[in-house]
Amino acid sequence: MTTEMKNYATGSIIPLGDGLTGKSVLSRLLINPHITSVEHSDVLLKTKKSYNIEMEFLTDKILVGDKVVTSTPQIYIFPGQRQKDNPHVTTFEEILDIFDCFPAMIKVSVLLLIFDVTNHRTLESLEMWLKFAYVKEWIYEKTLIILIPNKIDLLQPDEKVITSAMEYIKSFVKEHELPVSEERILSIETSCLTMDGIHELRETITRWVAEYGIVGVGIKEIEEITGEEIE
Ligand SMILES: Nc1nc2c(ncn2[C@@H]2O[C@H](COP(=O)(O)OP(=O)(O)O)[C@@H](O)[C@H]2O)c(=O)[nH]1
Ligand SMILES: [Mg+2]
Repeated sequence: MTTEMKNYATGSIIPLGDGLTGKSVLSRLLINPHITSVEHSDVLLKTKKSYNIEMEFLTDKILVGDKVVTSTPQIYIFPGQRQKDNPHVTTFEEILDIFDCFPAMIKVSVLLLIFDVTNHRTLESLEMWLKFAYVKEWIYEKTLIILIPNKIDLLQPDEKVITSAMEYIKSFVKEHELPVSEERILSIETSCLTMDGIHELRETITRWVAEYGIVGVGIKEIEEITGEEIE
């Protein structure tokens, strides 16, 4: 048996957005975009409202320069509700407190700001979500911020609305002196129904983590072609 060096990269991905904007469904599709139509409708119709943190990860091999990097972004999905409807419901603030204990949550590689294009209120919440990220000090020099207008199968979003939302994020970043340059603030429109934008989003995330995530080198065992063991 011989070995070869293997490059790894990981990073935290956090989708933020109001309840029902599509955080859970979108994350599930990012993990596995090559699903059958039956599995796809199961994801769309049977994804349950969550009262707790959901964690998922995806993995892909990405070529960075002349190196193949195994990129493994970890997605942490928080519940979107902010009110405590009943004693059994965990609020967003309570969840955030718990997450202070997770070392992986100290810095965020990719922040996804999701809103539902059919519901303007979810876009107005953008400021609140950005403030959370700011207060938690998640945004650092290697954070990519992606605005995600979701559910574009239901309504084609007005370009002016997207542009002004992007301008808002850029001015927030500047005002709060966050170390994110304008090229690190993108917008990718998606539909979890038609899969528009999902592959582009997945590629953007896995590449970002491969290039700017937490890197490591491991050793991988490879089998001899002859099948004979060489001492
Ligand atoms: N038409 C349409 N429905 C969507 C889309 N994304 C999510 N949904 C639906 O919106 C609802 C809320 O999605 P979910 O992922 O649970 O939202 P979350 O509360 O942000 O996690 C579900 O019924 C989804 O099937 C989309 O792109 N288009
Ligand atoms: Mg959810």
